[in-house]
Amino acid sequence: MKKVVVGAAILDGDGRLLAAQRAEPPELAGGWELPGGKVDPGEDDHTALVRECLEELGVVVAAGTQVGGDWPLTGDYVLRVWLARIIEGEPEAKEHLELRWLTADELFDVAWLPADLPIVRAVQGHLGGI
Ligand code: DCP
Repeated sequence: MKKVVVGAAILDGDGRLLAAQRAEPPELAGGWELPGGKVDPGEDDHTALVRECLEELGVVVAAGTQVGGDWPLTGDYVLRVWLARIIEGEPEAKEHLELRWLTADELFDVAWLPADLPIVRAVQGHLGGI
């Protein structure tokens, strides 16, 4: 059985992408990711995406287009990513070390986790609009 992690490519009105720096585990700490997390048993992907963004960032998001399909992670996990907009709140690093809004020019200025890098490349084509 595939296990699913969901991620949000959160864009703001200026076409910037929200990047989040992981605090743990030690082997991933310091790397940058699209916020998200594991889908709980019985939970649908969309509900998990909204829940994770609220837990990790303190914001309510609305999800738009999916970016690609099942992106491989280690083990049995796959990562599914949606473009998203914040509809309530200001993002805060509740579980991450730091957050950054990246402009198109800054997109690769952070050390993306290996799993997230190809996804960010795919998001690049969507920065103009959700
Ligand atoms: N992951 C990733 N890129 C992302 C999101 C997650 O590579 N954009 C990876 C890192 C972890 C795994 O997916 O190995 C699970 O992610 P989280 O730790 O963020 O998920 P949870 O918050 O649900 O984890 P837990 O409940 O286990 O603490």
